[in-house]
Amino acid sequence: METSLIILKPDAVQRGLMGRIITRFEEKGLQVVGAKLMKISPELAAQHYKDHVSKPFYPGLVKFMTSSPVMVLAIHGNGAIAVCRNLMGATFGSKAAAGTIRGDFGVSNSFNLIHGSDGPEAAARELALFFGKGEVLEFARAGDAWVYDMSSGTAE
Ligand code: IDP
Ligand code: MG
Repeated sequence: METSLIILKPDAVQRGLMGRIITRFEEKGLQVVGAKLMKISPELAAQHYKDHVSKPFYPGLVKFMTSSPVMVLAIHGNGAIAVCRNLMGATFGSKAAAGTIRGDFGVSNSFNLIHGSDGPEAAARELALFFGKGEVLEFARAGDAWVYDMSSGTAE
């Protein structure tokens, strides 16, 4: 079981796509275990995107991410980090496959609607950046008995 940090970027919030994007995760069987609307500060954007600081698109990326509120989500489930990346699609909206979030809802290469952690280490780091203690919940869903095969004692 994994938890991924997802950000619905300013374009997703402004375009009224939050609900439709969250629905994709819920329909897949993943669980929303944290959610909040917030405005990202330049300092937080810099920490979050520290690996991209030398890239030519970095200044524009920070400007975009701090320009308007975002929704941050903690998404939990079996292999959630890779599952979320697959649901998101390729980085550029113009290249992302149809059926993915980026492929279906956008065509821009920089306004690409959504961020998702790219591995377990990044997920742990990013969840700690965006969520305080007690903001990511652990709770059972009644329907999980039909989302996962629990006959062996672990989720399959
Ligand atoms: P990812 O979001 O799919 O993991 P990264 O390569 O980590 O993609 O880039 C982080 C973000 O920076 C992208 O989601 C996108 O918003 C922006 N970005 C990446 N490459 C470019 C580019 O070539 N031009 C403009 N923006 C870019
Ligand atoms: Mg990335």
